[in-house]
Amino acid sequence: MNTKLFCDRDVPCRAGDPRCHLATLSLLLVTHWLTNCYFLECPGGVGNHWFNMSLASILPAEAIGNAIRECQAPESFCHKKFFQLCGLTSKSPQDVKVIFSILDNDGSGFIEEEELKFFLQRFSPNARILTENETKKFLLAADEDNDGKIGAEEFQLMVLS
Ligand SMILES: [Ca+2]
Ligand SMILES: [Ca+2]
Repeated sequence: MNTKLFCDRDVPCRAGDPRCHLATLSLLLVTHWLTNCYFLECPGGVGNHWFNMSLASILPAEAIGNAIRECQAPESFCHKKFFQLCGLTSKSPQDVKVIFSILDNDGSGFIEEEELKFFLQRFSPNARILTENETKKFLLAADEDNDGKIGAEEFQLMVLS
């Protein structure tokens, strides 16, 4: 098994390799820290600031707001509607990959049920958590191989199909 943490530029990334996402994220973090937290003031702390920035640079804030508002009431969350409203369905596979990496909070290479619960809060810190029922339905919709978690390819498939 290849235990290398970051990709070499002369070695092509394998599709769906979580280590490639890690490299993309590390690059984003460093770039963002340099431009926003080093040269400018960063009252929210590096992590917070970077986190908001990375999603906001991919999806328009207004669209995220609309998507969150539509599922404010518990049990009203519909992942298809949410993906459409926040603009995720029209994003490039590369952007969807970055979003997957953000949702995979612990960097395990999968979105686990516990991470899925906080799905909305990744888009907006004040959003509600998903109910147990919603989380289970969401997971079932994506989990093609029935391993109880969402892989990068399963996420792509769900978002872009
Ligand atoms: Ca994870
Ligand atoms: Ca799975």
